[in-house]
Amino acid sequence: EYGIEKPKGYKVSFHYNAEVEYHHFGSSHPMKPWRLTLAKQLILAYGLEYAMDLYQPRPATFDELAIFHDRQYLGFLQSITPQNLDSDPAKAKYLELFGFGGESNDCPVFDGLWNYVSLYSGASMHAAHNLLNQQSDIAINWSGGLHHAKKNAASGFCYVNDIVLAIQHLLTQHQRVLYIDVDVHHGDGVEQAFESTDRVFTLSYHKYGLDKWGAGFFPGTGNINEVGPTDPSNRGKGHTLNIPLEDGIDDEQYKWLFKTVTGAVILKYQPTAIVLQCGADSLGGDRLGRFNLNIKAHGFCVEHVKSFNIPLLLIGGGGYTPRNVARTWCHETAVCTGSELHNNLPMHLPYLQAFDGAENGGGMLYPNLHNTKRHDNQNSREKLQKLVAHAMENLRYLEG
Ligand code: ZLM
Ligand code: CA
Ligand code: ZN
Repeated sequence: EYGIEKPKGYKVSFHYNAEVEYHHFGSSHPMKPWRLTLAKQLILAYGLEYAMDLYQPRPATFDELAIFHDRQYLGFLQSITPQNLDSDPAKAKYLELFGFGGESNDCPVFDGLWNYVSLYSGASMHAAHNLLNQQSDIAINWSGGLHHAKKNAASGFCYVNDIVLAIQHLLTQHQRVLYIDVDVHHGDGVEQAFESTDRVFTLSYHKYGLDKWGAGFFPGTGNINEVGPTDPSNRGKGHTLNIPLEDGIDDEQYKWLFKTVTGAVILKYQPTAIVLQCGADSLGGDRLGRFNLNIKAHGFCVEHVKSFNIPLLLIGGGGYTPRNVARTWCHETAVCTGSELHNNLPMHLPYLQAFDGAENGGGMLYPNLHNTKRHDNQNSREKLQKLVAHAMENLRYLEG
């Protein structure tokens, strides 16, 4: 038996089509699909591919995406290119209508856009499929997690909502699906898509509030009082929970909050499948985020959810400091497979320079990210305790 690994008793699968890496939102756009190259290289350098089943999913088809999205919106998404963008004045109207317009360059039209959205969505749907036919207990797609997309509009770097599509797929066999979102932004698109059903419970942790200029942190929704529909005849009533947080939350606070609230939701709702969006923009030092989490505190969320032994779909999301996104998702892949990783990055890692040098994390897997962007902690113990009490109060709606 020497050399034969002890069976874990559960199966992990990794769903990834590397073609996503070749897509670019534009030179200075914060969303960089290239971070997925870095993540994959780390995962391979640590040998984690030997502890999982690897799949290269095909792109989702138009009809598959139309299970959630409007066909007219998809038709537009499929036909628009940077070249034909300004050729047709009628297009301008649709750009606005479908969320591409305005001064914002959040959702640019770039080369291969349709291919990109089909690839990350195909991967989430394939991951859900593997959970359904019990080929996996935990299925991972780091290229997905685009939680802001609406049925007929792009929003906040998201064009197609792969999470909604994956959950819809899980609902074909699961009576209750729990969606948890640790991206620093509110998971508004997923919440909205399932607001009228009691078969999906959505729980999002996020930064919420106004900055010194009076602008709300994107997307501006997700107050603790936003609990979904209030009409008692609406089956979705009580099946939304939002945890709005202030700048600078630290590891201990976040872990306590996550464990307390998520634990209570799982206990009450009794989901038969869980989808965990692991947006890495909640890390300290993120280009867009405001929190102060270290990689292991972020990974604690995965550990904690995994400990319930409920079929689990793990998806990516935001994350705008690529080297730390890669570190986090590599660590979380290891959490899933039950592996411990050495803090010194493997020497044979391609792109080692991206992780090297004091300002890039000193060649370590777990550099200290606390206060790398110095967001003062505005979350007092008292505020968090009140927040948890309020969250528990909101959960009482679940009893009917
Ligand atoms: N301006 N370029 C998170 C989605 C966050 C809306 C304010 C853009 C940016 C941002 C785009 C290169 C997820 C807003 C911001 C200037 C209107 C947001 C293009 C920098 C750039 O340099 C940039 C020209 C761009 C966009 C910053 N946008 C920062 N924050 C948010 C969307 C997505 O992580 O949750 C899931 C993947 N948008 O705040 C504005 C109101 C656009
Ligand atoms: Ca969130
Ligand atoms: Zn985000």
